[in-house]
Amino acid sequence: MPNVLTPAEVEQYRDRGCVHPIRVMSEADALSLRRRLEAFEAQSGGPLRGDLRHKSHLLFGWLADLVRESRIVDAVADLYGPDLLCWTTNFFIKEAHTPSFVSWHQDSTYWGLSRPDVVTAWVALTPSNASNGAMAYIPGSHTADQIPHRDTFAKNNLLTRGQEVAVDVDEHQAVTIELAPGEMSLHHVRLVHGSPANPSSDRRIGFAIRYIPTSVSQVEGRDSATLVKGVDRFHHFDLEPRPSADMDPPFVKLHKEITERNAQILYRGTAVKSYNDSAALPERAP
Ligand SMILES: O=C(O)CCC(=O)C(=O)O
Repeated sequence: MPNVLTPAEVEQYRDRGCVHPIRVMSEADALSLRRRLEAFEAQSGGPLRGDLRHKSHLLFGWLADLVRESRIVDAVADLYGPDLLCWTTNFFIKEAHTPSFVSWHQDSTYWGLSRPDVVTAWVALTPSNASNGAMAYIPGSHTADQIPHRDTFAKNNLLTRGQEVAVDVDEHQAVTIELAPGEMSLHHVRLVHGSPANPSSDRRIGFAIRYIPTSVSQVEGRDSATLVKGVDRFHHFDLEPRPSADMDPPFVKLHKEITERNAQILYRGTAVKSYNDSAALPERAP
């Protein structure tokens, strides 16, 4: 029996590749997470950049808690069973009045994971809707196999390689995911999705948490993940420790090693070596 998702929501995920909105915390709690992010940004001199946007749950205790939040993890367990890893996390921040966008893509393209049993919990820390560059998707597109992509490295594209599906997308079918702060969507790794720019006067902040069952492995080299529920009987990934404090120096060092290794998988075959490389825009995500 599902714990968090209704049977209809489980069916919606299987049929459409996406389910939303699911409330995982109050608006006040989401605002307080936004404030924690912005307090760090104020103290560190500006918007979170480069590798700090990735695997950020290894740097901040409040994000380590978020990836283990039972409303999120139990919803994922309704889809993929009780033994779960958080493979990675990515901040998707679109500043006010900026052209940053995400092209139509499938997440699975460069992640190197052995099976498409991967789900993203996209948690809204601000409203995310048609007026500020919310994510949209093509229902049912997750049932397609891996679709060829072309790398554009387009300047304002938030994806690592500016990759986009190399087929026409019928945008009339697209569904926009409207979320209030504290709500999430769950989307399948093969779902064709993307998002336009944010012309509004406030930032749009989403925190994408990528979960896999422990049986999924990385086929492109050594990799690490965080055990968030159940037991890891497969040992495909190095298990990551939980940070005890924000920006704790040993964790900053570990995070650097892990994100550099991770970037080598995502950028394989290109000249880019890390999320901080000048060739990569600082705010890019997988
Ligand atoms: O935040 C966005 O607009 C896009 C997010 C995305 O592509 C993802 O989470 O896979």
